[in-house]
Order: sequence, then structure tokens, then C-alpha cells
Amino acid sequence: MASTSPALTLYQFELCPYCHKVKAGLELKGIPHRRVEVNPLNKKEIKQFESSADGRKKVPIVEFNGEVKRESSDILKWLDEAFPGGRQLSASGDDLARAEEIAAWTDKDLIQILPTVLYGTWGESIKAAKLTAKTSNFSRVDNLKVSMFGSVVMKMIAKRILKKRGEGNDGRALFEAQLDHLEGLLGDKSFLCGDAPNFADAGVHGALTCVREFPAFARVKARPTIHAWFERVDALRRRVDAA
Ligand SMILES: N[C@@H](CCC(=O)N[C@@H](CS)C(=O)NCC(=O)O)C(=O)O
Repeated sequence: MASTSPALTLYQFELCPYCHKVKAGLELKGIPHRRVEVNPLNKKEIKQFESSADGRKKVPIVEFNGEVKRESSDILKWLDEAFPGGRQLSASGDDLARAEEIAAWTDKDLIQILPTVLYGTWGESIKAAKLTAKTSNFSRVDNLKVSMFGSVVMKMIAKRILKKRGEGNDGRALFEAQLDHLEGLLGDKSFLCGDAPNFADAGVHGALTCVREFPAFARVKARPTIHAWFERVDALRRRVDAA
């Protein structure tokens, strides 16, 4: 399957949790794809695409056989339709309702507070900018600009979230609260809806993969139930680069 499928392109920011959701889905299904890192300052790599409904140019964007797809949750649900073989990420019946609920929590709560642990301190913010630079093909000048402006902007975003949620200077308590919720969702199940992963697992796993290189990931590792689930899903993910 891997070598015969036409190439899919994912336009992304390396530290965008919504993009990580899509990556998790692609890898869980073993779909070959190419990743294009988008320069957040000029977004020139996605200038050929129309803006999102709110008038902004946002990632993730997936291009496949001339079709353009956006919205991470919609993309995750479209994957089984476009690639019917292999692992199914769709859910049905009670599982569907539960998976939808978890997906909504992922976008509305879990992902919303991630900037506070990705960019909460200057050290984290600079690390984030460096990670982006490492995965991009930007020129040295653009890399420098992204690092400088990116760190400042991201730090401001993190500060605004902390202020809004009344958590002072520390995103860790916010993150722990989300992990408490995830622990409750998992209970003693292997995956979020039972014995097999679906789009809910892809979304949460993707979101947490975003913080994998950051100190906050130690909080994930410190929770045996979540860590075991994280590793379980991770073992099923397969990176397949398009030829
Ligand atoms: N609801 C969208 C959210 C995508 C989104 O907000 N992407 C951010 C990066 S994490 C973005 O592209 N922001 C650029 C902008 O708003 O100009 C999805 O799930 O795909």
C-alpha cells in the first residue's frame, strides 16, 4: 500500500497541535505523505490556497489528488474515506458519541492550554523556535526572524492564556488538570473508546506529541495510565515518507 498510494502533502507548523493531530492520523493509518513546514511570518508556502472561513490562512492543510482539506478534525474523519484500507479511525454507535466528545475536549481544552507549557518560559519559547527552525527549509535569515519574533509572540500568547484562566505565571497546573481529565477518560481501557484506537486517540496523541520534546512531557510520563496509553498508540504510528 505504502509505495503505490499517490502522495499526500501536509502543510504544517512543527509546533501546531492541530497539525500533530493530522500527523498522528496519517501515521496510524500508515499513509505516505510529504510535510511542508510553513513560514509563520509570511505563510508563502500556502499562498496558493484560499483562506479559512475566518479569513485567515491556517494550517493544517492537506492536499491530495487535487483536493484540499482543512480543519484537523474533519481531516482525521476523512482519512478512512480517502484511504479505506488498513486501520480504521472511524467510530460508530456509542463509540462515535464518545469519540466526538473527546475530540471536542481535545480542541477546546487540552490544545488551548498547550502554549502555556510550550512557551511559558523564555527557555521553552526559544526551544520551540529552534525546533521549528530545525524542521524547516527556511533561509537562515527567515530562521532567525522566526526564532526572534516567534519566541516573543508565543510568549505573549502563553501569558494571555494564563491571565484568562487565572493561573499566574505557571501553566503546569492547567496541564495537570487536563491530564487528570484524560486519566479519567482512559480508566482501564487500552484506548480511549475501548480495544482499538480511533480518531479520538489520534487527536489526543497528536496534541501530546507536540510537547514531547519539552519539560512538560515529564508530567505525562509520571502518569502510568496515560504513559502506557501514549506508548501503545505510539507503537502503532508508522512514519511513511512519500517517494
Ligand atoms: N480549527 C483549526 C485550527 C487550526 C489553527 O488554529 N491553526 C493555527 C496554528 S496552531 C494557525 O494556522 N494559525 C495561523 C493564523 O491564525 O493566522 C483546525 O482544527 O485545523
